[in-house]
Amino acid sequence: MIILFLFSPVIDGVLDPQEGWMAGAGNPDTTAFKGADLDSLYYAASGGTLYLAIKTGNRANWSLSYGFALDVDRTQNSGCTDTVDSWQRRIVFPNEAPDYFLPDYEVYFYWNEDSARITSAGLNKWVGSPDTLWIWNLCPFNYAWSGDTLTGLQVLEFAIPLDTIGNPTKVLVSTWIAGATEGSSAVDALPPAPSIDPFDTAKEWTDTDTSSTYITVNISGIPRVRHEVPLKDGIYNVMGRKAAEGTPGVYFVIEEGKVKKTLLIR
Ligand SMILES: [Ca+2]
Ligand SMILES: [Ca+2]
Ligand SMILES: [Ca+2]
Ligand SMILES: [Ca+2]
Repeated sequence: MIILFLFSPVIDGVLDPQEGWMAGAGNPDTTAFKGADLDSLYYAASGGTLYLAIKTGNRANWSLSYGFALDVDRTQNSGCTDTVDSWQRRIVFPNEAPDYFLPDYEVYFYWNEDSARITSAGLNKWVGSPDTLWIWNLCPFNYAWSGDTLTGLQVLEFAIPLDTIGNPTKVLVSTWIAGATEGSSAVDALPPAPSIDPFDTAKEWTDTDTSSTYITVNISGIPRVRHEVPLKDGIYNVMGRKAAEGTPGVYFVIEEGKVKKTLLIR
């Protein structure tokens, strides 16, 4: 028999691993910034869409900006080489071998503590010409969040159509939390970055940080939304391969030619 597996994240502000998210980076330790604490970064790519999500460890409701850098070409001098980023935060990127991690796009969200919601979201494209450094709010995109007046932003999920960022074969991604206003900088990052000390409350809001660490999302190497796999009775993972016992993931139990149930083994 042929089974079609259909998986892509649901952008609803609820992080459910069964939606097909892959874990990218994490720092579950609590930091000195109780309202600006990242926990984990997730990604997926399917159906021509890049999906990204963060879970925070916030224990307070603070107005903050949540930034994401997307580098689609990993090329020297290609991307943000300014001394501030698209939202004028003091965040710079390493234009150095071997990485040349310079974002060609940034995605930013503003969490407003008064309304306890995301009040601004934008996909910004680096242009880099003398009169136009960035195009802000390139196009609308789908996002959703959860959070409240006690603990601030808890989960943020969003989806970027890959054709809006040039249909790359891989995307390098970093994320951080910065202050509410221009001129602030990051106080936490994923993956953790050496220049950001999430315990230094004296200087981290206003120093200049280098976002030097990133995850690599291989667009072609990620399970696509559609797999046609012939199956016999057994337990299979989302790629349609027989599951190794004890390996975490989403599994299907096939009995008598029918999908009996799905399991998440952690
Ligand atoms: Ca979701
Ligand atoms: Ca943390
Ligand atoms: Ca770049
Ligand atoms: Ca900082």
